Amino acid sequence: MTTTQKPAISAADLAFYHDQGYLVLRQAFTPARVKSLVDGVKRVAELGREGKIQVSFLDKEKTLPARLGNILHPDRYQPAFADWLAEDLAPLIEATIGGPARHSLYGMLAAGAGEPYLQGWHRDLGKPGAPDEVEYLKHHHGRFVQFNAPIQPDDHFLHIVPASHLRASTPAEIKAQNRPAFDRQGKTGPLSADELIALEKWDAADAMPGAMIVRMNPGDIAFYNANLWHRGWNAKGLTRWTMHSAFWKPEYPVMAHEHGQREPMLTPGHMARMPRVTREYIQRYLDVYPEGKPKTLYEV
Ligand SMILES: O=C(O)CCC(=O)C(=O)O
Repeated sequence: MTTTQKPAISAADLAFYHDQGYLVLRQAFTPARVKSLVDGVKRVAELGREGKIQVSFLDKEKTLPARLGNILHPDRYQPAFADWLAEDLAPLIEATIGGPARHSLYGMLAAGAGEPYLQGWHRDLGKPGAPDEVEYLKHHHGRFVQFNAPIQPDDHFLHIVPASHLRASTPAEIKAQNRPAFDRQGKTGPLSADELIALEKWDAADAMPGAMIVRMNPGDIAFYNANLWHRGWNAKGLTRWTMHSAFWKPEYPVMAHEHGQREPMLTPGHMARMPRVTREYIQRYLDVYPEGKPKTLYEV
């Protein structure tokens, strides 16, 4: 991509996305864009280190933040985060869900300092094994999208099962999900060399059929249906900064898992400083904010 070209999703990309449940775009964002995001995250971490805002760290001395949520909220807001959504992401998001979208979650997955990150296999909104599983998956398909976009090199921490987003879970998939967690016998911190070997054996014993590692570098982005079987897996606790966000079609009311953002977004002057497109994404979230108890994902 040249510096002036905007990333785009072709008809063939879209067909692939609907068929396989994911789509990786290579070098969709310029190095300048990636640098602006890295600088934004560093600034948030610095503010946390200085005690000006609340940030959790994997290693405070090395300014390695833990997972960051809500980076469009006033305390963590950096213009680079909002500009990216307005200038590059919006047309891509809208292509995947077929029209305007609203904000849901906007943050960054993080790992490092050798701390293992071992998620179980899951479907975010799924009902594996339920009699109405397929009906439920079809009901949600196309209503929402999420993405992973690394801003540090050699990102290989998202594992997926392509094309698993619209069919019933198999017994092997349910078995891979339900196995007990790897037992570290009370140990914490980085896995030792012996533990890494034991973990690999443990994982291979009930391996997820058809699993694929999504390998990306800064500038790449993976859109995926969160009902695809997937997991985050970083046994060695390698440094990971992966932007990770979700969006819904605007008519879906704000649900329990994304609730609670009205007050911070309405902080005086906050939305006024956003680029127009980003402000519209937030406004659509506010427009469907429930006055009473929010519904859960299983009720919409
Ligand atoms: O770590 C990842 O890439 C996957 C994240 C994920 O599945 C989640 O947050 O639900």
